[in-house]
Amino acid sequence: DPDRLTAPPGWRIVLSDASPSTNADAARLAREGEEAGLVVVTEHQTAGRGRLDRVWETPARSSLTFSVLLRPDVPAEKWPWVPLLTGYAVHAALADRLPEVVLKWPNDVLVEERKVAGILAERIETPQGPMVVVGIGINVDQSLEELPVALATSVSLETGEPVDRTQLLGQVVGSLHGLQGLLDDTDSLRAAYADVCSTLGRTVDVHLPGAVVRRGEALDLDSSGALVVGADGGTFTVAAGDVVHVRP
Ligand code: BT5
Repeated sequence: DPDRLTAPPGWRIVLSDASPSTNADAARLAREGEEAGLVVVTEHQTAGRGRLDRVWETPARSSLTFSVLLRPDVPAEKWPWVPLLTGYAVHAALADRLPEVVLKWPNDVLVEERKVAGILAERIETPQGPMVVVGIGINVDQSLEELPVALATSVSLETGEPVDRTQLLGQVVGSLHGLQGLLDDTDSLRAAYADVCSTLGRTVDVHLPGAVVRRGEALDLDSSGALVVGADGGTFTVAAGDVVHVRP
């Protein structure tokens, strides 16, 4: 409901009826000169993208599908924290409704191991300099049959109540806007993120390029947000990749 949607100070929200991918929209607008703080929302995303060339599937009108254009005002070595910050902000916005919500490193938003939201952060080059597009997809009203994979859920399936999508969008955008400052203090961000990340302390299978899988114990996050995994008496670090929680 565009009439009830207000952007945080300095940010702008644009809505479309349909789009292949709001991440692609935001990247194109940035290359055309758009500034940070743009939020692109669509009612129906027809070719949503996940990480590593995977797809993000959402039926029309039962999810929240949007992207935010950011230019983090911090040194380049802190930019790897942007996707983690985004997951943290989505978690914070959902936690009131969904007390069981947790993050799976790097930024899957889960309720009892079922994915309720996914995030795709992409660094882009623009005439205004490097920027980041953070894309957020939240399953809001889908029924079990409408979810594309088995390990998925929606907010309303978990709460048993209808969800005001306009209000939830405002909360998530406001959360991201309000928490951006944590990038200045990545030690605090690291601690806050670790508190809500269910990966730490668990046995994980790390899927590395070339179909290599290494099992280990998720121990910690390093100073750039990479996952430190203990295995074979030593440790290895995963900067980007997929982690599967192994059931105890
Ligand atoms: C993600 O990728 O989870 C990132 C999803 C980002 C989507 C947003 S929507 C707005 C913006 N515009 C875009 O084009 N994308 C962003 P990944 O971690 O790679 O997970 C993808 C996997 O999640 C798929 O391979 C499926 O197994 C599963 N999946 C697909 N759709 C899902 C859904 N609606 N709910 C739960 N799981 C889903």
